[in-house]
Amino acid sequence: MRNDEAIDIIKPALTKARFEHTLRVADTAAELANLYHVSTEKVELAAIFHDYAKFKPLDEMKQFILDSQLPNDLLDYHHEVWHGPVASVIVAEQFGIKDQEISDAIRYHTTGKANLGAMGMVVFLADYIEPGRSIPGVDEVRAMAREDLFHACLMVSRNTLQFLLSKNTTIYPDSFHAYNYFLSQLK
Ligand code: DGI
Ligand code: FE
Ligand code: FE
Ligand code: FE
Repeated sequence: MRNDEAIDIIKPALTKARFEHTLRVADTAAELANLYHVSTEKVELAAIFHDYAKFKPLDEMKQFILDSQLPNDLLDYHHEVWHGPVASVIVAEQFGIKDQEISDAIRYHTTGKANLGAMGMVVFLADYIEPGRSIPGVDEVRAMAREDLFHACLMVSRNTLQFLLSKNTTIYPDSFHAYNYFLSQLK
């Protein structure tokens, strides 16, 4: 699928702000792609679809998870961790996008995971540092993103875990596995 076709698909499913976020994630991911030797074309497609399921009604997402091969334990955690896994299955089923790197990048963009590949890391990072984000500490992550992919992803994981801990919310295990993995890969 071409990028412009993918953009036409996601646009009606998103709010204006979320659509613009998505385009910035795709541009940011494309910049990082050159730096970290991942396919620009593929990473852009993953970025375009990463938040495709963000506004699906929760009851639909819940049923979708139950009917799919996604792990049902997602349902024991906050619904924010559902939209990536759900989008990865929808794009495979509806649009035939089954490429493992693209699928993983969409699926794990919120939590990360152990052994996440470079393309998944680029989307995970781009989602956090795209120029519209004003999260405390994001400029340090933006600077690190030009230096070291693992270290930058570690900063994203650490900041997100700290944020979630301060909110007294449940944390999906993959978020911890991602943190441990990125830390273990530091040079
Ligand atoms: O969809 P976006 O807003 O672009 O970003 P995202 O999908 O990376 O994250 C959405 C939200 O999910 C964000 O507020 C952080 C939160 N999040 C990430 N990991 C976890 C999580 N929330 C919970 N409760 N548990 C997690 O493990
Ligand atoms: Fe998201
Ligand atoms: Fe993210
Ligand atoms: Fe996003």
